[in-house]
Amino acid sequence: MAEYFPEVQSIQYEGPQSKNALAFKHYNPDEVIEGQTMRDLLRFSVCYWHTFRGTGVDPFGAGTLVRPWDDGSNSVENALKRVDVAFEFMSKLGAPFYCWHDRDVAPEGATLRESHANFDTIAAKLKEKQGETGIKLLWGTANLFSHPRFMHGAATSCNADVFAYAAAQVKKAIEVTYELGGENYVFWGGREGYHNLYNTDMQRELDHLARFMHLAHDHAKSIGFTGQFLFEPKPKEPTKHQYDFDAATCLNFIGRNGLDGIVKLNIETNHATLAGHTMMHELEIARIHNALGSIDANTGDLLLGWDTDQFPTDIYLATQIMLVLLKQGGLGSGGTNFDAKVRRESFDPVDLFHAHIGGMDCFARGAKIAAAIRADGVLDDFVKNRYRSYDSGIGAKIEDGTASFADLEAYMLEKGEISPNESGRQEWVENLINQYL
Ligand code: XLS
Ligand code: NI
Ligand code: NI
Repeated sequence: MAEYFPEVQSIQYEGPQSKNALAFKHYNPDEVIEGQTMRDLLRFSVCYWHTFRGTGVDPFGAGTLVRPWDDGSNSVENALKRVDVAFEFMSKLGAPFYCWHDRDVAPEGATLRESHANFDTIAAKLKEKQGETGIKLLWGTANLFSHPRFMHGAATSCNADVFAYAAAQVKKAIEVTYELGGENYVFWGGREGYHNLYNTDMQRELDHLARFMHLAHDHAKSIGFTGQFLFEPKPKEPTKHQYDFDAATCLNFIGRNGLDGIVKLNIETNHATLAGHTMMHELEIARIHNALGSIDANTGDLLLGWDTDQFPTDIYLATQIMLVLLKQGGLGSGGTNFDAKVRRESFDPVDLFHAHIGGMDCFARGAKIAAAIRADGVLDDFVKNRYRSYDSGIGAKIEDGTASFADLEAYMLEKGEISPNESGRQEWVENLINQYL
């Protein structure tokens, strides 16, 4: 069988001293962190769209990425060959999972019927390769934004036929996800949003989006698919106002529409920063609502205001992410999906390895650092101590709901003035984190 990355052998863990660029320095799949192997804790996933369909095109110029195996066509034959490329890459990398949109893996046909058939053809090969390699599907999703028919959105389009088309596509994508043993199914907003309220009935659009998710869930149930549904927040791009703005907005949508317990969140770093939040903030919001399902691991560029989807290399960022993930004991059926692309100057196939190795090492390092911080307990103790006034006395009554406003007034009239405030030690906590890096 043809080999597409002949210059790369399977990537091994060689430890922090290694000078080998094609080796892991920190990601050691069998190493145990807080009772889980790194493999199980991090559940790394390669995304099909950026890694195997990215061309390096940008608004100012054509694609740059050299992919000798790709004939540039959208034929089924080319798509079949790409499956071999993908599984060779993922096997050599040692990634346990991958993700796709329907149209990444299989070409859109001239009709919906033909698109379904193409998808079935490719899915059969994906299944065979999954069986051969043991690589699993983390999640599937449907591309409801590239084709011109989705110009006004999909589930939130003003055109009911578009809603129906999107439903047909998602129905099929859920079925294929199920067939391939996928552990989750993702809804990212795509064009679900608007540019201008003068021509938009927001109420109807939001109701339609909720209806769509319920229909998707009903169908999943009817075929026995029990994977987790995930909603992926993003504040803008492609529309000015996305209905899935950030974690809090998505949670409000979920709660308001009876989707609690049905839909969790897939949190992406670059989307968090576009929303004016940190990734840690978004993760913590999701976690405290019991809705932190999975993450799209990438990073933006602080000097660029769009979704650059770069590979994560920032160890502070990874540490913050892992502090939250370890707090909830990992990601459950979710994973760490590299929704990230090599930049157009990095055009060699081997750059795909450098990018993923760097991202995996970055997260492994973040996990080790976060675990060390947690093991020492200094940070946790500080936080716990900061709120100790709620552990007994009047604070405990506030928390257990036995103190009324009248009780609190009586308490304060009697006491006269508050117990003195204490320093928040902002600089000290920041210095403390630095000690572990
Ligand atoms: C785009 C999104 C997309 C989703 C899957 O910005 O991140 O790639 O992850 O539809
Ligand atoms: Ni994403
Ligand atoms: Ni993105």
